[in-house]
Amino acid sequence: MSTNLFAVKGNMKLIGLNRSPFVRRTAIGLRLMEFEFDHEQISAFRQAEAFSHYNPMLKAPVMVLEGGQVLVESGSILDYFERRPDKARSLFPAGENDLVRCLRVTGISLAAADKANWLIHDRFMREPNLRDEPGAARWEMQVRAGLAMLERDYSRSEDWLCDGEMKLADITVACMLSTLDFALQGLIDIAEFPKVHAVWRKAETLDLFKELPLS
Ligand SMILES: N[C@@H](CCC(=O)N[C@@H](CS)C(=O)NCC(=O)O)C(=O)O
Repeated sequence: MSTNLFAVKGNMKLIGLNRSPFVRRTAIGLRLMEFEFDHEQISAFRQAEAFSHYNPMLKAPVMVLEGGQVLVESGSILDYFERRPDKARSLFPAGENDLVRCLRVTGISLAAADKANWLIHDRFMREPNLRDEPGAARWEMQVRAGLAMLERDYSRSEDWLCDGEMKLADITVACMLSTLDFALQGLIDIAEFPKVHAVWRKAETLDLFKELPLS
């Protein structure tokens, strides 16, 4: 396995498919902060050999920085860029209460995306005789519970979660729902959660989202 890429300096590079809510929220967050980067849309499953040069754990997203250092985990990547003084804007609201709401909604969305992943894997990637029925019931319940929690959080907002401005929480919710809608093939009807549904639909009308589509 070559490790040359880690030593190469140059343009920043994001690795992973936008079909992943973790990759897409990273890409959209970075664009909102106005960072320039190349995006290699390669699959950690179908292109495992190519992917392993960036991350032998085969987990997306991966970010290669200008100096060749590599970051993994969407939260760590976005955390790093949020701390950079050259960002054009912040992904987080200013006030203490809004910050907590933003982090809470982001965390719930990430947990729902994680459980949706387990469900997608079990339902659509396993042979029927190998499926985990009790597991699938639990994961579906967990995703639905997460969406209900988000619905309550958004019930106090006009549209975006905080101060009428789209932040990381809204981006993460929308990316999670787009993947869920695409990959769960109607198993969960997002319209059952009207506030969350409205935020998702609104986000997907923005150029920022249209320029970084799911697939
Ligand atoms: N907590 C991680 C989750 C990343 C994640 O689950 N990525 C999926 C793509 S949706 C992946 O790479 N899966 C491959 C695997 O786990 O084998 C993050 O926020 O970056």
